[in-house]
Amino acid sequence: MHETLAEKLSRAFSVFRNKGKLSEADIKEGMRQIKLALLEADVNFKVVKEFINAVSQRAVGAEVMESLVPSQMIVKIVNEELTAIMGGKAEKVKFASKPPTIIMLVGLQGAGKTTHCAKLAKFFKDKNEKRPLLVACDVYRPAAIKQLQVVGEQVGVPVFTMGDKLSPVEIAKAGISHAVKYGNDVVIIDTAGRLHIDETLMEELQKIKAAVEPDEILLTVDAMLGQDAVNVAKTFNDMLDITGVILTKLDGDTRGGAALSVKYVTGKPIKFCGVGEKPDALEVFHPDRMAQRILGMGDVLSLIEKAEQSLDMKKAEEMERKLAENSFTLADYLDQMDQLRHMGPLDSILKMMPGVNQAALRDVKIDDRQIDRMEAIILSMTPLERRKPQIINSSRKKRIAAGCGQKVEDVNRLLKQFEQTQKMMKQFSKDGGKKFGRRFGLQ
Ligand SMILES: Nc1nc2c(ncn2[C@@H]2O[C@H](COP(=O)(O)OP(=O)(O)OP(=O)(O)O)[C@@H](O)[C@H]2O)c(=O)[nH]1
Ligand SMILES: [Mg+2]
Repeated sequence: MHETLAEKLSRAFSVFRNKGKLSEADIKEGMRQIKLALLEADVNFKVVKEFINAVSQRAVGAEVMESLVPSQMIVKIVNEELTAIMGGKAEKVKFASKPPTIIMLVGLQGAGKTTHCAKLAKFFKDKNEKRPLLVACDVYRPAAIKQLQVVGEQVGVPVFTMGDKLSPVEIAKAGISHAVKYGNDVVIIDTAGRLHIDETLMEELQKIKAAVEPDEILLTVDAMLGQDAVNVAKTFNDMLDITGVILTKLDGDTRGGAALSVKYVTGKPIKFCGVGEKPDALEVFHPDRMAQRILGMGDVLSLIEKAEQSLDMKKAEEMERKLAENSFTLADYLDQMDQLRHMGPLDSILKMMPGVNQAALRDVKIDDRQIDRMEAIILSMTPLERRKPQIINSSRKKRIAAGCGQKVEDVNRLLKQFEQTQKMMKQFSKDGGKKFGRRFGLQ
C-alpha cells in the first residue's frame, strides 16, 4: 500500500536532505513536490491545500529554520500533520451502556459489508470478550444470507436469519429481540448494497436506522476507489449521519487518497481497516501509524502488536540465543516459518518493516503455499541434515527432492535461501537490531 506515495514523498524530502540550513526557496520547492505526490495519490484537493498550508507555516517557522537537522524536522512535521488530518488518534467503537450494542454496516455493493460483519464479530469476541450476533438483512442478493452464515460459522458467531420474505426492518427488529433473549451483547446488522447510491437503498437504510437506533453506523468503503470512496462516504454521511468508516481492501494497490481524505471530508473517523479476505484481516485504524506507513517509515507498532499476538516470545528469545551461538539450524528455520504463518500474509508483514525497500517489495509476492513447499522440503530431511545442512550432497538432495515430490533445484533454492537468511540475520543483530530480533525471532 502507498508504495508510490512513499517513494514520491521520499523524493520530495531529498530536497531538504544534506542541507545545513534551509532557505525559503528550498522549502517552497519541497512543498511543491509533496503537493504533487499527494495529488497523484488521489488525495482530495482541499485536504492537500489544508495540509500544505499547515506544513509550510510550521516549516518556515523557527522550529525548522533553527534546528540542526532541518530535513528531519520537516519529516517530523509532515508526520504530525498527516496524523492530524486523519483524525489524530484511533477512535474506538462505542459500546452501549445497556447491551446489546447495535452496529449497522452499510455501503455499496462489494465494498465488504458481509465480510466485515464477520471480522468485527471475531474482533469483539477476541478482544472485548463479547458475544456477538450477526443479523442477515440483505434480502435482495441471492445467496447473501448464505454468505453471512458461512462467514459467521468461520468465526464461530451465530447468525440470525428470517429468509428473504420479510422486510429488512422487521428482520433487524426481530434480530435484536433474539439477542436480548439469548444474551448476545453486540448485534451486527448486515445490509444490502447497490451498485450506485440510489434513493430506494437510502430510504431502506434510514428506516432500519429509525427502527433500531444503532449505536454505530459503520460505512464500509473500498480504499481502491480513491477519490470516489470519499464521495461515497460523503453521500452516506449526509443521508445517514454515519458514526465511522471501515476502509476495506487496504491490502490492495491503493494510492492512499481515501485514507488521507475521509476524515477531513466527512468529519467522521476511519475506525477500522480491512487488510485481506480472511476473518482476522482487520486492524484498528491508527492515524499515527498510517502516517508512518505512508512516509515509508514502516509501521513498527502494528508489527510489534501483530508479533506479540502470535509469536511465542520464549521461542523468539531462544532463536536469538542460537543465532548468537551460531547454531541456527534448518529445524529452527522450519519453526520460524510456522510462527510467521500465524502472523498473517507475509507480504503484508514485510511491508510494515522499517527499512524494507517498498519499491523492491512491489514485485515480491510471497504466498503461503510457497511456505508449505519449503516446509515439505525440510520435513523430508533427516534430523542430522537439518542440523548440518553442509552435509547435504547431491545424492542426499536427490533423496530429499524425491521424498517431498519436488525438484532438486527447489532443494537448492531452499538451501540458498536459508544461507542468506542466516547471513542477513547475523548482519542484523550486529547492526543493533537485537531488540527487534528478540521481539520477532526473525533476525
Ligand atoms: N483483499 C481484500 N478483499 C476484501 C476485503 N474485504 C472484503 N473483501 C472481498 O471483497 C469481496 C466483497 O465482499 P463482501 O463482504 O461480499 O461485500 P458486500 O459489501 O457484502 O457486498 P454486497 O453484499 O454484494 O453488497 C469479497 O470477495 C471479499 O472477500 C479486504 O479488506 N481485502
Ligand atoms: Mg453483502
